[in-house]
Amino acid sequence: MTTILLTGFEPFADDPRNPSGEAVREVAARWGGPATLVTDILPVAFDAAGERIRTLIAGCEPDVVIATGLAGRRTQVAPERVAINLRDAGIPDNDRDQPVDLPSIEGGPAAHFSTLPVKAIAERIRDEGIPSAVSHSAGTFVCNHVMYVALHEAARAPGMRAGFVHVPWSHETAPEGSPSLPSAAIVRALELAIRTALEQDGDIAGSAGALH
Ligand code: PCA
Repeated sequence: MTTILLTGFEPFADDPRNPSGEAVREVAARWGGPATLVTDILPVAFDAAGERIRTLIAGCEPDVVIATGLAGRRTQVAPERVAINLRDAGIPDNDRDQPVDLPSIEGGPAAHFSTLPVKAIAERIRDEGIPSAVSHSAGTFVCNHVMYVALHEAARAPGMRAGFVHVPWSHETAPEGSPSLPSAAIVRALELAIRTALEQDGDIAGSAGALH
């Protein structure tokens, strides 16, 4: 039986809600298989989130890991192409930890590339009329850290694929003036990311590159 691990995050930075965690709960409530879906909401804290994703991966030995989080200024659902080995926090995490210029994993490679078909995922989401584009930076906060740790674990587990999807605010959770999408679109986009990852191993041809 194929197992997917899907995670979102708790609220952070004084915001009362986080659309990633809310969407993950909704995907879990609607999930009808055929694969087994394991979901969790991670703390927005470097050490605790890193530990939690490691424990989840060890516990359910997923075939596919999709971690998700909020990118509040984005207008599109963004499958992330790369995680870098850097923790550089512009704000404290929820445990008041604020690492600067530290690696995610001491001695790890400079970066891990997503092993999900990121271009196919973005295209499939766009095909349903939901804005989506591949992103080439997951930042240097807790989301990038979780993506890096998940890919580091996946690299040691034959056949395990992993990646990260940043989502914008939902209409229902957005602070005044922030770009947002309907929460139903975010939920659907995550379902499409799962389905695409299950259906195809390799990515589609064609560039999703950025000039800047
Ligand atoms: N977004 C933050 C951390 C948690 C979340 O949902 C980030 O992009 O790092």
